[in-house]
Amino acid sequence: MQMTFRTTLTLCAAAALMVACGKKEEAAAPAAAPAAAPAAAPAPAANVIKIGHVGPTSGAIAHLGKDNENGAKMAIDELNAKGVTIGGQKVTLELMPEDDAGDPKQGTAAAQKLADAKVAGVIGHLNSGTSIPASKIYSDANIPQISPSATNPKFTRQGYKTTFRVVADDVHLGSTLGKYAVSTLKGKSIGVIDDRTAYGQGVAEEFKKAVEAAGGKIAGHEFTTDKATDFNAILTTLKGKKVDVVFFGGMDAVAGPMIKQMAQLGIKAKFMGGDGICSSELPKLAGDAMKDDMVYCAEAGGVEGEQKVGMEKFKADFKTKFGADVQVYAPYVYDALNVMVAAMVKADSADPAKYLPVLAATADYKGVTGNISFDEKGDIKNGALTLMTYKGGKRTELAVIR
Ligand code: ABU
Repeated sequence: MQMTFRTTLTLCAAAALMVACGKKEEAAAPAAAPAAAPAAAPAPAANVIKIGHVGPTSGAIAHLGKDNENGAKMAIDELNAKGVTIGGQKVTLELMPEDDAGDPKQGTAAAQKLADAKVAGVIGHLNSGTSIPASKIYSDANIPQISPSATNPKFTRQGYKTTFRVVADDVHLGSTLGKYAVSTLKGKSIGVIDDRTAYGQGVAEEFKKAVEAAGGKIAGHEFTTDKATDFNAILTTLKGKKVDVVFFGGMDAVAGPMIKQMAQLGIKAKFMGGDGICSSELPKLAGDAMKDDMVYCAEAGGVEGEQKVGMEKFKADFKTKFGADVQVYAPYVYDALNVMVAAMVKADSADPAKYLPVLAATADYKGVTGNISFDEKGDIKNGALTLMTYKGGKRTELAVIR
């Protein structure tokens, strides 16, 4: 590995390429050529640009991590098939997928590995709890990072020039869902549970603020973890408060069993959550306990009008390629990677020092998730939400809200 990287640098320098971490893919050669053999001419080579992707591809939310990773693979495969030219040379994009298991420590280890490999950019991480600590490592290494799904506001509020996201944040999610719980679902006694992660805690607090601003009442706030499986004690406490809406700040892998245990305890409340529960997998995780129009959640993005055609095509192509439905954020990963490569092409360089300002100035990139521009923090401008419910075990769109 070490040898390969040194060779890469030498070749890059010799070719004066403007391709960050571009390595020459050399044709297989014997380990030691006979001493008398004439020096062979270098084999034709392709310039490789490495792009990292990080998400939890193991653990309880591996289905979400794989969904994200597949979005990245789809973008890379299409770009390579179409052909990308940077610095006057045809380049090959190579995905470096890393698993952080949704764990902050494994997240920083994955980030350090990608920084050491001098990737040109990173798409990820999936979770706020991993994206936030990793963002310092990428900032220190001047590696652009676009998260397709981390929604905690802090992610883009640390003053790092390398940090971007292509979805709305938890302020937008929590405030919209809180208002909806009071104004539309007519919740009179609203219970809140959060999993104490950066995401779960943050979105729950924003939800509570919005409920109270809309004149609603928070009957109780209980706590769990992102690994818990038994919620009987906290649900019994909320049952005693006669809750008619339960909001959960956390992910679908915990929400599914929680919905099952609500049914076992005879709690008839509506169940709400942010984008972390709003997956195609939730009906499987909740089983028969999930009834039509019982669960309400929001994806932190949304398309309207003619742009829906592109999103539907993406979902169909994704299913054909991977044999699976999009969970939540694969299209956002796909767009994030395409936006990053578009900036490299426009800058005519994969060197972050050259393409980072172009990425930051992205203006109305037309993706499958809508038009992408970034504000001064690296947040998507004019971000949308899609309110969803589930009917017949399928995610069903209620409205796109800006
Ligand atoms: N936005 C929900 C899942 C990812 C996260 O922010 O932790």
